[in-house]
Amino acid sequence: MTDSITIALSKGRILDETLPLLKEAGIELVDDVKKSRKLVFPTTDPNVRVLILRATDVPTYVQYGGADLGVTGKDVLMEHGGDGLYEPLDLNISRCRLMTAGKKDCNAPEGRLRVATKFVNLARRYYAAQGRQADIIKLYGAMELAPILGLADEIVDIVDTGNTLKANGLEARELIENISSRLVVNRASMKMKHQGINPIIEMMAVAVEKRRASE
Ligand code: PRT
Ligand code: MG
Repeated sequence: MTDSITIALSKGRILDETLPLLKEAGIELVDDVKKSRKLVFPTTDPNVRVLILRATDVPTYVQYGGADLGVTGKDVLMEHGGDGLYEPLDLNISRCRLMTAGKKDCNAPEGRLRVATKFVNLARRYYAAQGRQADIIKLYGAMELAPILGLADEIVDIVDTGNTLKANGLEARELIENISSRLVVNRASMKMKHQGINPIIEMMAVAVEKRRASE
């Protein structure tokens, strides 16, 4: 019997770069995800279906076995903690940097820092590892406003071109991690469904390598 496999994909910017990689692994969505309001999609492989989720929910679905495989950003995985997940493949897509940032031409104050971010777990670990005392303030968006309005001394956020920071009078301070999207696998699925899962990982790895070579 062939295993049936569920893959959780992140909607938004990661999706556009994931679909071509999946296609090269022989998995194509039958419907146009952009035009559909469905959350579960059949694919050209009758044994594979795809879920379209918020990026932050992907590790949770895969951890609890709601999906066997998932694709999401390393930032999201670091914040989640990675419990119950294997991370067999760096897809090398949606690359960016996770950084601290603060007001331009303004050093971080000595002593206790106030840090606004949506990555609260990750930020707590980062500042602890640096031996810095930090009060972490959870925000869900528009982190860039926090230093300007005096809510925080620093933010921890994703930076790509740096334009968003610049437009808001901020500058990047420290690099926490280089980020790209990763393929994650439920630990139990990896054992029970390896016959279905391994070929997908291998074909996606080939697709990633091909791109890297042509970069
Ligand atoms: O938007 P929503 O709240 O639904 O979820 P989300 O923001 O998690 O999803 P999405 O699609 O915006 O991003 C998902 C993932 O894309 C992130 O988890 C990262 O792994 C990756 N990624 C890559 C980025 C960026 N590049 C990026 N530039 N995520 C966000 N940004 C944002 C950043 O937050 C900041 O506001 O773009 C802005 C910075 O860009 P620059 O070019 O101005 O520096
Ligand atoms: Mg977003």
